[in-house]
Amino acid sequence: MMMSVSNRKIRKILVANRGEIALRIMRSAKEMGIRTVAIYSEADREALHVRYADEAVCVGPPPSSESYLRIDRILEACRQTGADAVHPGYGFLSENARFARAVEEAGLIFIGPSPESIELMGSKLAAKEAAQKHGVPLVPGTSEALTDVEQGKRIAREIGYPVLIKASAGGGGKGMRVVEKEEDFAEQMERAVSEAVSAFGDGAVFIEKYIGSPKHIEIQVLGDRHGNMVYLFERECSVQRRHQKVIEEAPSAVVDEAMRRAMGEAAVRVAKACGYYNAGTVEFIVDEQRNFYFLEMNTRLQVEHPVTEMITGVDLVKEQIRIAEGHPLSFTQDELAINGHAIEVRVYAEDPRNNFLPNVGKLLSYERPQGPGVRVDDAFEAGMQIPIYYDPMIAKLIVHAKNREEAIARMLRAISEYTITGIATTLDFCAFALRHPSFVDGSFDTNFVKKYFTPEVLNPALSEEELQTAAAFAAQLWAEQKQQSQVPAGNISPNGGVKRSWKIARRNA
Ligand code: MV4
Repeated sequence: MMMSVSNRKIRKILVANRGEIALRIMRSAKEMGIRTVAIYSEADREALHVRYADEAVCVGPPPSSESYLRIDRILEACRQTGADAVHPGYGFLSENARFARAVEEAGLIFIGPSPESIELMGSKLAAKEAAQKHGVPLVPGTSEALTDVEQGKRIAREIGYPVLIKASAGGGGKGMRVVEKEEDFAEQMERAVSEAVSAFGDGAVFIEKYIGSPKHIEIQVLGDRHGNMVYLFERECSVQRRHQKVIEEAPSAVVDEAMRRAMGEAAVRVAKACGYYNAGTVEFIVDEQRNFYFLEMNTRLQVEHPVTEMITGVDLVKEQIRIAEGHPLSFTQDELAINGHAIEVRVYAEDPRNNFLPNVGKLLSYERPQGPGVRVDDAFEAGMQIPIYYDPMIAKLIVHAKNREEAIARMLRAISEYTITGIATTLDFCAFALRHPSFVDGSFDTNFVKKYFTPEVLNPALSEEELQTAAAFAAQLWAEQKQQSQVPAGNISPNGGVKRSWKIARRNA
């Protein structure tokens, strides 16, 4: 593909976001000698991203619909401050093609993909079609919109129940319906269509074979505006609760070299198929036989990008900025390698003992973990109030170590050092997950939380000593497991023989 791009040095970036990701982006900008502009709502006057930026502009009242989502006010803030580029972060306007277009039409650089790529990938059907054309495996099903119930039933019969009806304009699990048997098909399809119409203004739906126990594995890609595209390996994101990711890691315990290359090359084909540039993520589900299938592509920097940064040494935000300036990628595929293992846990202000109810309030005390291999991406300090208007994620805790068992032990150590009082958080829920045999042996899938978590497993709350014991135990268990099989941890047999010794260790702790 011929693309002629003239280099344009960015001098001042407006970050159209808040919280940890706004800070994260500004840090890379600062290292590159680029000035930064924060935008903020009236609820965020004292926020750290505002304090960190060189300049800040208030864009409206607390609700995001009146501030962080106001394209007109954000463009006005660019004009006022003389910003020459906009980084959208994740969430908010990051996957809004209209915003990307408006930024470019104002003569500014959008640090992300083209509006056309955002639009194309916003349609799951268009994305699947592009993937299929380039030989990327899809879940058995249709890559065209269903026209009527009878046609839907015919297709469902062909692929076999259970099937999943998905909205083309959906994504992230919104507007999906499982159909177990033909008697239910008509009703579920009608519901799916009417949900899709009311949620997205687009009633197009399609069918896929329902994969009941998948792993969610995604591939980070980076492309420049000269046609170069690389993959930065996988992130395993199966530990999630109601489509909200809880733990992410890289690399995945079930992906071996051959599978890694096959998935990476498939991801690059998907991205190239739509002339993609900048950072993107290609999502796959993986079934119990380790077949992988393309699901969708996210056209933004993702929350979990730090685990990829830790294992590759690449600063993804810096690369995004360089690409937006028109530079070619600063490395080739051959120069990328995985170094060690990284895990991220998301710390939410939610109460795992009370159905994960958002638990916003004042951070009475807040002490971050420190020490070797620990990174905390956050935007809070002790004494701050967590606003009720936005996502309840307060921090991302990321660790890097030389292998998976040490990373798990390191994460449990870091969690034990993390002191947050005044609000309930998901930290001990994360500790529970990390110690679970199914997490330790790598066999977990997207049903992990549903399958194993009840509030009782947190009671009584773990003492520091217990966390230490658990950390040591996780490391030992993994070492034993590895001796038993030399398979690259790709052995997805559920908990074989592990559970018993786990119970003993719990009693002793
Ligand atoms: C699926 C699936 C099973 N079979 N598709 C959920 C989010 C959206 N990106 C697609 N999702 C799924 N699609 C088929 N054919 C199961 C899920 C799914 C899921 C996927 C990734 C991560 C977490 C998930 C939780 C529940 C369901």
